[in-house]
Amino acid sequence: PALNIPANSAIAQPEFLMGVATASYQIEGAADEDGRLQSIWDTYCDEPGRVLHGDTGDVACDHYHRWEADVDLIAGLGVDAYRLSIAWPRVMDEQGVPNAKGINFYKKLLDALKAKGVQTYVTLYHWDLPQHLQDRGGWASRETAYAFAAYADLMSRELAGKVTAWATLNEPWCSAYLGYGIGRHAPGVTDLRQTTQALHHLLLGHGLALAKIRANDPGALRGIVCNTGVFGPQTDSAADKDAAYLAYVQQNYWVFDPLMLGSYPKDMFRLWPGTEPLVLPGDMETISTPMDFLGINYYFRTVVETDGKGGYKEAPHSDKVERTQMGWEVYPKGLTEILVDFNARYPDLPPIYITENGMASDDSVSDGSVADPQRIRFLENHLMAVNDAIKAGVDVRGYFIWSLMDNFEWAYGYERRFGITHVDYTTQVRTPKHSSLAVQAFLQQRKRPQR
Ligand code: PNW
Repeated sequence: PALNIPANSAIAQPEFLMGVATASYQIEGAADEDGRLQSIWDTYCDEPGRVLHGDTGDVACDHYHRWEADVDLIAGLGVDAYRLSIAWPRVMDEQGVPNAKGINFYKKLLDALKAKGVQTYVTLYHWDLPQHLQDRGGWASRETAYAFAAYADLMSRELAGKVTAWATLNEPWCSAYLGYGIGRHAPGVTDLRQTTQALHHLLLGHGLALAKIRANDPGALRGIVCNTGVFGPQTDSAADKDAAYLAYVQQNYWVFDPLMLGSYPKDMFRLWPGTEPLVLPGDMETISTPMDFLGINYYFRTVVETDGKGGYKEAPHSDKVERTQMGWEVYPKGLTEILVDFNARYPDLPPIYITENGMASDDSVSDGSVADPQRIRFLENHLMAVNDAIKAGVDVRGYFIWSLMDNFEWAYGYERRFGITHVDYTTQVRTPKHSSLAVQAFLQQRKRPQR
């Protein structure tokens, strides 16, 4: 059966782009092949206690060797577009010399997708920073922003004409806060001073990269992908409401204000006093360079309460709400709320694509099939939440499911399964879950409307 989406809704029209998404470190494997350098995630995975069960991306979904079959899988779904990322450590060496073998992998992949009529949304940085740059300070160092611009320059020259849309970064909030603030992601640093400086350098690198992409591949769209989230107060107290507001600022405006308005929100530094980053003249203009699209990732709502010190903390989990395998609350309305809020706050908001949305569940294969009814409902309800935002006047052009297939879920290793395709990590067999069949049926129906 197809996704239960009314045929006359905006999101069921053929102009609304439907896609699936992945990221290099989470699926490729082949960690030591064809001159790939070490990345910060290789290093992080090798540190005891960082990743569940000591899992690593060394093999992952072995996509580096199975890409042709995976392209068939993508095309077979009937999606309009595929979102992938390039592994920076594969495509240039420590001196910045291009690595033809690594670059060729992406050329072949992009050509095969194009041949099948699948549009390509390519993210340059989905968290796999070359370790040699981390050894010089990583994103806390301004040098890394310039190194990223050089990498973007090379890629947009090499792959010009093969890419529908370029996204510079994936979720700079995660890179900065999870990577440098609480240490839950590579490089595992816990220092708020470095956190705000890292975000500034990520955004600066983004702005510098936009100019390179425009010069080298003027026919492609240019944007960025950022994560978002909504927050509810634990009680109606003024302190808990302020906590929810500050959490929302930290999660959303800290990243989107500099991009859309050219300034950091003052309330960030009420939350984290004394952590203002060093900003050089011209930086904010570079960061707020206009874009062709904004990629928004949305997953869940968090309930927070005051920490008694002018900040917030997560409230104990209520058992009254639906949750996923991640423990994340299922809250489709939050996606509408975010889109409507951004549309009101940012006068020059470009067209939006939902570049990730989806959920983890503990799926297993039985009799050759994988039942994931919670995911089917999740996708239907979040697509309808996008539809509500469109009806409210927000320009949303597409939606990508996270993820095409189960993969390496960062600190949770292989234990969390976000795919609409099941992956057996012993045999590498891919099995479409029921959600995948429902998406496929929806897409077929959409292209040939019944009269
Ligand atoms: C995103 N959080 O990560 C990433 O873009 C994907 O690579 C990842 O697999 C997917 O969402 C599912 O987690 C996030 O803690 C990781 O708020 C953590 C958070 C948000 C997004």
